[in-house]
Amino acid sequence: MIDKNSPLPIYFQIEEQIKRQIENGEFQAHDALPSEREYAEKFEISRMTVRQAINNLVNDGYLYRQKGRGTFVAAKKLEQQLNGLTSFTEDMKARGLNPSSKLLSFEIIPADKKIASELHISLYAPVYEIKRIRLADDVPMALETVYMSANLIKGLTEEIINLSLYQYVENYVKLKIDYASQTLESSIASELEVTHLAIPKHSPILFIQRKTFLIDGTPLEYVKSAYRADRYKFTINISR
Ligand code: 16G
Repeated sequence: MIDKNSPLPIYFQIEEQIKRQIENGEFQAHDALPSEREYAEKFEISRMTVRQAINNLVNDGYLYRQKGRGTFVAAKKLEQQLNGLTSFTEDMKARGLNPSSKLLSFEIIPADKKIASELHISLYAPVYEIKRIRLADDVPMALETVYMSANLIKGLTEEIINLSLYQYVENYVKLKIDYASQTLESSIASELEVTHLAIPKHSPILFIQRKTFLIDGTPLEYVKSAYRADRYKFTINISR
């Protein structure tokens, strides 16, 4: 299993082997990994070499450590294509996962300068502020804050928000969602995010801002979301 004559470094061979065991299901999410000592004895190599392999896998998100308990297999990240303008509900359903939301707050507030400029509405015009946790198969994935003009989208209710905003806009209000501009940056989870996403303090998160437009160019929503960096991976196709 480990070829000491191979030009490939031993730590790399161990990494590849553990990755294969994760991929073929031999190791399941949250399984405990054998100890460094066990690996060292089994392969007759130094613990330092084993540690190097495990450190790399922890850094790459395949494994995670828990103080005093050991090293465990991480849950596989959800891979999200950045090429299409989809909703959370659509993304989860396409993966065969069950989408749900936990509403934290739902209010109509007067637009401040920033929101008014993002939504192209006048200062203090009424906007919905919707904070919800988005879950996949009951696991919290993201905390999302949506701002939408209450004059544009009338009749929003808690029931609608608990289902799908995009579905309501398209199928009931009959507005055509066209395109969005989005930014993605790394950040550290706030206390609110730590609590609601059930992640350790100071965890990294992927902070996304999306501004979505209707077919006539009217801004539909301005959204700020914090996605779990341990569960999400964004992919994009590029060409030239
Ligand atoms: C996604 C969008 C968000 C949109 C929501 C609608 C990102 C970063 N955000 O979460 O802008 O409001 O979908 O979801 O992708 P819904 O139709 O399931 O309510």
